[in-house]
Amino acid sequence: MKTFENILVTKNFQNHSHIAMIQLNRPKVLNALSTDLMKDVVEAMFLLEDDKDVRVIILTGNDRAFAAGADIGQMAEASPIDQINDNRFRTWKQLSLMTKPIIAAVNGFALGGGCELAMSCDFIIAGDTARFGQPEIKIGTIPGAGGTQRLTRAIGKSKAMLAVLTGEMIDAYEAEKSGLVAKVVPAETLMQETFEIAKIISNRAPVAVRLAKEAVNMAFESSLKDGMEYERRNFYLTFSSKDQKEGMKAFIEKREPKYEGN
Ligand code: CO8
Repeated sequence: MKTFENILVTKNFQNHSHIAMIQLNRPKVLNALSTDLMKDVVEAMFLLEDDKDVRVIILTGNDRAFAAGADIGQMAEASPIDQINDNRFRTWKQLSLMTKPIIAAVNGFALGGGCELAMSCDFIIAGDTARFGQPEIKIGTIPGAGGTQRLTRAIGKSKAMLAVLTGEMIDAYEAEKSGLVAKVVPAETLMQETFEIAKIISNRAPVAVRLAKEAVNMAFESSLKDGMEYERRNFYLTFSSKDQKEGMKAFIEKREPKYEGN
């Protein structure tokens, strides 16, 4: 695997051939999301997307921060046209093209763009030290990579308004209670617990995992009627996979299924 300046990429995470990890790696600035870091993340994601062995990707930071936001130093003097020409939004948007499950494993700060990046993943597992927030209002701006949209869908209008208008942080337990994160675990076991969850998903039929991810995402992008229709079609589609035949046969034969991803 290629090496990157701003991230560390581990294939075969914990010697598991189906699990890969991307670690944001600008610790001195709490993993502030520079343009180059985000380009690295997206490039690595696509390399892993194209790698047939990889079935689940974990995105993480370090004990102190998942990421404390977009790089303020890089943005402070920018004009709107600088921002447009920087094409950062195009980079971020590409994350939504990923078909493999991406789990955000968050310890410490996930603020601004960091919170938005975590929310761009399929779900978040948080260490008990994690703190989420959209503090842009404190520095005279507003969220720009989905914070007002994804946070509102995740925790509802009232709590999202409170967070976005005050810029105050939400701790891990509050984030779990309000549905922003899927699970809170002790900070020191975050990677192990996330790995265990990734392992479960990597043992599921890859085609079904992909179609299920697509269908859940449709809940955010369509009406209930259209989403139900989309889900039904993906459900039918799983019946054209060998893995569906294998999964149901294995159940009937009372043995573990062996999925090949086709
Ligand atoms: N950008 C650049 N540097 C940062 C950032 C950041 N977002 N956050 C922290 N740092 C740097 C600090 O400047 C400091 O550097 P140095 O040691 O050289 O002084 C180092 O990281 C450590 O930070 P602190 O000393 O401040 O650490 P504390 O523990 O005292 O505080 C906080 C931690 C509370 C996280 C504090 O650093 C903080 O408030 N950071 C800024 C948080 C923030 O405002 N984030 C939102 C940024 S704006 C944004 O994300 C918009 C997203 C739009 C996306 C658009 C994409 C296209």
